[in-house]
Amino acid sequence: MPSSSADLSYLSDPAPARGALRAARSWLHTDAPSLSLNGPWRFRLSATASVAEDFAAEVFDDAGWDAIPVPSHWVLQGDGAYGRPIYTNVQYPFPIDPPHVPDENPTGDYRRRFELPERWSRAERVLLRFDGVEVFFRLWVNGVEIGGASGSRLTHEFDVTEAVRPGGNVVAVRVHQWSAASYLEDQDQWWLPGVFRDVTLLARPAGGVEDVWLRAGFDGGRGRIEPEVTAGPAAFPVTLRVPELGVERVWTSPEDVTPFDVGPVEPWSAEQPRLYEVTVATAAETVTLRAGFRTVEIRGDRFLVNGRRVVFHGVNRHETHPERGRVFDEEHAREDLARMKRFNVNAIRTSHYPPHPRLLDLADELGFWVVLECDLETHGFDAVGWAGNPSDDPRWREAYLDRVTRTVERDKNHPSVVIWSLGNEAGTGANLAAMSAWVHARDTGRPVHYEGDHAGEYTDVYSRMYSSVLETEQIGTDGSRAPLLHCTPAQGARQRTRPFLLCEYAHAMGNGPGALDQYEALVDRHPRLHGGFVWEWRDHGIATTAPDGSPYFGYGGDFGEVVHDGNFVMDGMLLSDDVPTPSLYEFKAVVQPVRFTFGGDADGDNGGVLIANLRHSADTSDLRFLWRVEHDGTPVASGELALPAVAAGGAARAPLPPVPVARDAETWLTVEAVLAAGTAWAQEGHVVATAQLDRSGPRPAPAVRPRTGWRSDGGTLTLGSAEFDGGTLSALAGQPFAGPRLELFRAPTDNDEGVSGAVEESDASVAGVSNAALWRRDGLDRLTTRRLRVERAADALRTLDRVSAANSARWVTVESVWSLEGEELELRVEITPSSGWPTVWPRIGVSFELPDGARPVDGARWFGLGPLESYPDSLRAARTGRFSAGIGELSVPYARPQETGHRSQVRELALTSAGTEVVRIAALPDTRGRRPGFTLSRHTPQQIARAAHPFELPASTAAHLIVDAAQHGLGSRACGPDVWPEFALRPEARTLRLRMSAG
Ligand code: IPT
Repeated sequence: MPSSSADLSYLSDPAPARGALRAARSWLHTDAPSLSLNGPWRFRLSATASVAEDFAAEVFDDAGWDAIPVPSHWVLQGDGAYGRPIYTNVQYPFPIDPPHVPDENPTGDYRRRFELPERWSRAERVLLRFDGVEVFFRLWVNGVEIGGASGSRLTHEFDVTEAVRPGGNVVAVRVHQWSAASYLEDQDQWWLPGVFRDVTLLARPAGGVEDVWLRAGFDGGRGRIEPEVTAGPAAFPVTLRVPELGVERVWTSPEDVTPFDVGPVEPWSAEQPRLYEVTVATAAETVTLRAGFRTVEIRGDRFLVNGRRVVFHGVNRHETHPERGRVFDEEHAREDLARMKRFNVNAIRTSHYPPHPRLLDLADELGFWVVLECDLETHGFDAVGWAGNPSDDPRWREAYLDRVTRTVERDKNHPSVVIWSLGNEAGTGANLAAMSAWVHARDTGRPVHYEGDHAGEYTDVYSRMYSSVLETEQIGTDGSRAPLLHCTPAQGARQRTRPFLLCEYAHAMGNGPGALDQYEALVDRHPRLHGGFVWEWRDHGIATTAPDGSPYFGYGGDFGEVVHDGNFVMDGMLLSDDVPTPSLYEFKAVVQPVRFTFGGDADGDNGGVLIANLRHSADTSDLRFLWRVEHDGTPVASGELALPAVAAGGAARAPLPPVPVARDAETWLTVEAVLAAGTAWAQEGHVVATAQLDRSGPRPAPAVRPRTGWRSDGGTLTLGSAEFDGGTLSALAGQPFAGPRLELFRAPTDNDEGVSGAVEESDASVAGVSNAALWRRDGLDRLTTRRLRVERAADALRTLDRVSAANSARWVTVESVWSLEGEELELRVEITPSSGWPTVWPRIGVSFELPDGARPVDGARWFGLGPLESYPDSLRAARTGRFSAGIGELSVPYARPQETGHRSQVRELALTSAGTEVVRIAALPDTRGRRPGFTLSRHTPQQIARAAHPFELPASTAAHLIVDAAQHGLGSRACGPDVWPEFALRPEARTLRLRMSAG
């Protein structure tokens, strides 16, 4: 029966549910029987919601239907047969017409059979649990409609006792991609419909434990349990046991269930996630929990756990995977969290919804401070001045309360959860305040966070996203009169009385962010500032293929979306395939929990090294402190520092070993804190923290040897093994090698293309216009050259060029002087801009092209900063040493190709072919001691800038070497502040001196 007349009004009903939905409760580990309904289901997709509901009948011929796995998202199944994913950040992919959604509403019908086990006949009730369905679903069992629900990343349990029967049963589910609930789920991510988390049938025994909540506090070395047991009178006596503590409590009636002291315990912390197994048992059911004893508290403007201030070195974690989307994979999640630990991440904000429930078990176990966020975002109303925002509309109140109730009830037992977050970017309003009031009444043991409560009207911590370094400092500063965003002076004063955290900062899109260390420095100076959560942990690329079959990670616009937000979803410190980007190494170095300060005593380095333990509560007894000395990157001595355990918050000075200082090489001392034993997340010897001390003696660079007797020349000649054509190098030792050419352009990073952030802090930025747009306007990507002069002397050649761009009256003078200096060929380049260049420059460098010949350049070895790329405001992970890499490894495959690969402060560089040196280059410091950086790539900046995806890069026939006297910083202007002035590259005169020789 075609039922276009069907009543679909529920799709535009803000009410979160219909039918026999059960009250929210904890997601418990129990010995009561359960049956997973994961696996293949019969599936049919319709373009609208109005198809007949006859499929839900017990008897229905679904033989012609496809099979789809549960859990999965239908748009990621069937190779496009079931539609495509849509990526939007803030925009709604449907008209803003709340609470209505379009008739074009992809609707997935699911069916499967299951056998109800015989022994389940003894169960009192049978529940069907859905851990995640996007976005609205209805449920039938044996043709009986049970109910429906929304709240995609929330758990819903239905009572199906009356509908099931022993033996064969049929369950049918209808999922609509859009409903009123879609207005509440406008998070910055892919829209991915389907039954994407587990479906489980639960037998509830008579006299079982319906719910239990163990608030496990820690005070003065002792643990205290405040229990709450939800069970019928028949369930009693209920027995709680903590075998490890020898605790047993028998409660004969609900009145007995009262708080009690468990005696001395080890506390739980993110650093030492000590868990105690607890069982809560009735005659019919045993529930097993893991208690972590910890007390969360706000005292003044401090956020404390177990009485000690917490500093969040956190990340925003979305559930995303290139093939699975938001479908959870426990092994992958565990490895992902272990990776976080290895990179010194100590906190997770579950942006912007509760993760799969098992994730919190892993967080308890591995140790993270978790800000658990509710599934709520209405960001798209921003576009209409927040008119009609559900957050302040009484019709949506019930939906808001339902969401926060399901969030808190499901995960309330986890010690890792230390803050509840109401959601993200949902404006402000009475419904959010009501959520907060509900949480406050239900859980007095954890504060409430919501960034959108700018004025601090109903939440407990002050939170911001992407505030600049300057602004963040003002938030932390007592007596600062600087106004706070969206606050009156009085509201600002109120916010300054609270702990502050950055729920998002350091937007890690593409190459960046810069300035991580500047934010971290503030945390030290201003205890009100409790750190924050980098946006974000990983890229959300979806695995797909280019027309030519090349695999790649798709982003917005790659799936034919009507509206989309491009690559704004590729903003993680991890690439889509789990590969950490250099930003994650930078993060690790910046937040390392041990700080080394050399010297400090009157007698300089003889003061040894001060080792400060910045941890929350763990001492350093799990660490060993190793040292080594290198001469020009070659190890010459090593050992271990003797140091007693340093308590958290403490510091101790260790004497340094005698350092043999080389006369003709740089001498560097490196110290490392490494794990003394393996942990659940890293092996013994894993480096937790590191620092370097430069002990080099003075080694002045050779002076420029002046030449005389210059005369005009055609410039076609040889100097040593170098061949020149028209004054330009054409070959070195028989290898084709062309250059130098002035290069001022870099393929714009996502931050270079960004327009956000307050510009007054960066003298270089223009409000609303990206730096990249200014560079293109000024023609930095299309420089042309006019050769003014070619001259030679006895063993030297020099050229003078005027470099400029079409329609520009500004220029750069480039003088290149080649000279034989003994065995070596020196190139000195003097780069002098004309006056009047208006913007920052991406770089000041010269490029060389090495066409593929008999010995194509395919790698580099260098002595300088490495091993990864570094930029002026992202240098902390880099160390001075000797490194090598293949040419492919020198570039990071960012989802959208952009500037990558710059290695700073190079001293020696060898370009290699199949491991042997083709050319060797020594970089001399300029008169101020500054050293150049280098980039070796298969593509030019111009080629990279033209590609939207890696597969669009043209076939390459040459290696390109760029030696930069300077590079511009990174900043995080894709969503945040521009490059800090100190790291912004203003046009200026620069000198490069390179000594080259054939390999
Ligand atoms: C902020 C969002 O909260 C987050 O989900 C993400 O979209 C991030 O931006 C950018 O990637 S909101 C923004 C308007 C600051």
